[in-house]
Amino acid sequence: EKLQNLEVDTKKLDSSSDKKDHRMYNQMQDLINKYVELSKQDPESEPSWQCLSKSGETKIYRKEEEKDGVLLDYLVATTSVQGVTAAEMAEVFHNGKLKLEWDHTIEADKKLETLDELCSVYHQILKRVWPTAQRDIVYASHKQKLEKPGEHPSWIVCNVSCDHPSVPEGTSGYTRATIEVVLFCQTVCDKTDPTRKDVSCRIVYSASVNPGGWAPSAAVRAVSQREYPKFLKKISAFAVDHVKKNAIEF
Ligand code: 16C
Repeated sequence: EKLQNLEVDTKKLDSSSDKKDHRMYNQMQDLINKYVELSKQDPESEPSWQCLSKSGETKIYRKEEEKDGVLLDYLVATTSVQGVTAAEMAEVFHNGKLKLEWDHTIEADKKLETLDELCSVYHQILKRVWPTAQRDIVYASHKQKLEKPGEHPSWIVCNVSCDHPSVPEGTSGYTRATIEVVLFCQTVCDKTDPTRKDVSCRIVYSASVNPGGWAPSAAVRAVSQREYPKFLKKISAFAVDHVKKNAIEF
């Protein structure tokens, strides 16, 4: 009888929605721990972070570092979006079918593999930045709920570069860039029976991009200075519009 029970349990585990055995899972957990800690820090009080822009609720900070003559782009942005929860914001950022609606840097995007329902691998070709070679990225995108007793859950999405046998580096015809991009979302709501007006989402967006190959520092600076604020505005406006007729989801 014991053996039989065990068999049933194993089957249940195999078809479970939170299967935790795909090849990127442990790496994602390490990233989540790192970025949850980072989200508690205030970039304003860190002397190595330079403020790029402040406009309303949106603050963008940059840290510059060079590796082999290439300017690496480290960025932290904080903002707040009215009328949207953390779960809804994370879903907009994570859902492969919605990406093209708000990510204006994408020229082409293809899902290569589904690792589980919360983690997929994508190949993305970026728009070309003159006069440099066009870039592509291959990354796993993982979404996770972070429960906190007595509070609405926070949500986090990690987009991190990985290899994939269907587009090995050097075979795509593009220069391969690598990314570690994390969107941490926290619901702010103190009503027990909230309407859309009573909820907002606090966001900490962190991006670390290595453009790979040759990229003049001035181009890297100019592109990031222009593109991150544009991205934050676009995803926020898209999310507000996308959820406005839906029941609130935490
Ligand atoms: O987080 C964002 N999107 C995510 C979902 O699609 C995804 C993307 C990550 C960023 C990809 C950066 C690749 C850098 C190389 C090419 C840059 C092309 C820009 C084209 C502009 C017309 O996780 C939203 C990200 C939005 C902002 C990205 C800006 C990146 C600037 C970094 C420096 C680039 C140097 C360019 C020199 C070739």
